[in-house]
Amino acid sequence: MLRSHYSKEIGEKDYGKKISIAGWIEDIRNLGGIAFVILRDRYGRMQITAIKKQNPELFKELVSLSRESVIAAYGTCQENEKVMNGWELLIEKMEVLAKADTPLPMGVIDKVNVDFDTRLDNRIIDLRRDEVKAIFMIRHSFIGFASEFLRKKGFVEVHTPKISAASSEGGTEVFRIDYFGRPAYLVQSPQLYKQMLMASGLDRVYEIAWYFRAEEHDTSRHLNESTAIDIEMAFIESEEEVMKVAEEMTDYAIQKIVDENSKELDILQVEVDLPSLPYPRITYDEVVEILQKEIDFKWGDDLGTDEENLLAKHVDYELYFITKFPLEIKPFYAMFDGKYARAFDLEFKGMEIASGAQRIHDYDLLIKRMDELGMNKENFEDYLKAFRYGMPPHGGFGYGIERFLMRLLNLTNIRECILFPRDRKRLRP
Ligand code: AMO
Repeated sequence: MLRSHYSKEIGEKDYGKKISIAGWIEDIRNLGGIAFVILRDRYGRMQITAIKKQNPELFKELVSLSRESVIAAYGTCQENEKVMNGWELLIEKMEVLAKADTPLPMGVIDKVNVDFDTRLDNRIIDLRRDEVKAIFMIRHSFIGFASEFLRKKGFVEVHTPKISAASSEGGTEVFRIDYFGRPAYLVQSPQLYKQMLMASGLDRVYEIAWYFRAEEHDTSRHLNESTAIDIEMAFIESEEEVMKVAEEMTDYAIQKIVDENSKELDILQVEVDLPSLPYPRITYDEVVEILQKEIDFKWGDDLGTDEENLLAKHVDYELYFITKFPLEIKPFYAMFDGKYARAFDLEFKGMEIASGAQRIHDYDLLIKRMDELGMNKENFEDYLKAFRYGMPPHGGFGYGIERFLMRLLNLTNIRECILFPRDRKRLRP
């Protein structure tokens, strides 16, 4: 067996026993007759101690290994108060599983600053660093806890197509692909499918979804390939019911992350203030009033980064909703009352992390709305069909996973929150 224990599993119970550990060599200190090797596995670090006169061959091989080579080491786990973790492995046997080339394209423990592009070009090595791994452990937790919450509330996990004949969020920002000679798109969101599912009887669904958006802007908060938690729920009377799910899911996930990811939050030096429920609701009209005191902003303008930042300075909360947006700045599927869409954004520290709405469920109204917007209904044949045979009132939201993490962990670039970011310049690795 290459590994009998991970670093975190070893304790007093193992002192004096034979164990095998495996991982990456982080550091080697060769003092001549004795050598100390720091081995790293996914949970932490361990010390291996080699004594030359006990096994000169093994000693020689071990100290000649390059940093970040992978080994499995077998020996006695010995108590030693002076060593990290309170024990060391007195090595008796070793298997070299993979030698690392030298020099490394970037350091793992060196405190030297490497620029972000070098880090992303060498993402696999970058991920060996504690503060990078911590982000992805919290990402893993967030998705797990959000799913747990939604499942408890009766949401069924679904997976909808990512290749589609129609685009949901507007025409220009799509990646076109050649589908056996026919034009097709990578979906911008599961919007059309999750709505269609509301007519299926599975009246609460969620998806951990991929968004593909050919947005031209190259910013610290946009990706061309991003992930989201999308939900859709039927038999609602207003968007308030959807907002309640959004805020309770956020609250549940943050609480659980605080409880279960304290190690990672410490590594990232993040202190989380859990805001109380319900999160404040600020109407778009109120936002306009606030903004107009400082900048030229007209009713009907969309909120960009500058506006969101300015607004955040005027509200005392970290998490809040903006509600009742002008219909003209929301997509065709949003339900409305006069000039207001029943739509909302969830803001976290001055950035939109989710948006949602009650939808139009009445077929005739939907057709009227699409005609008003000059949309080509032929492209939406399957979507529209779902509205003709019994579509209950419904609504939902799309919740950006990277955006949430960026704000929770106070990271300045969204690319930190996805393993292999895709942006205008980056198609590799
Ligand atoms: P929207 O377009 O607002 O709504 O997207 C929902 C959320 O997804 C995240 N997001 C992004 N994150 C990173 N890079 C991007 N390019 C990007 N685009 C979107 C944001 C955003 O709040 N169908 C609707 C949702 C719904 O009504 O259910 C939609 O896609 O956090």
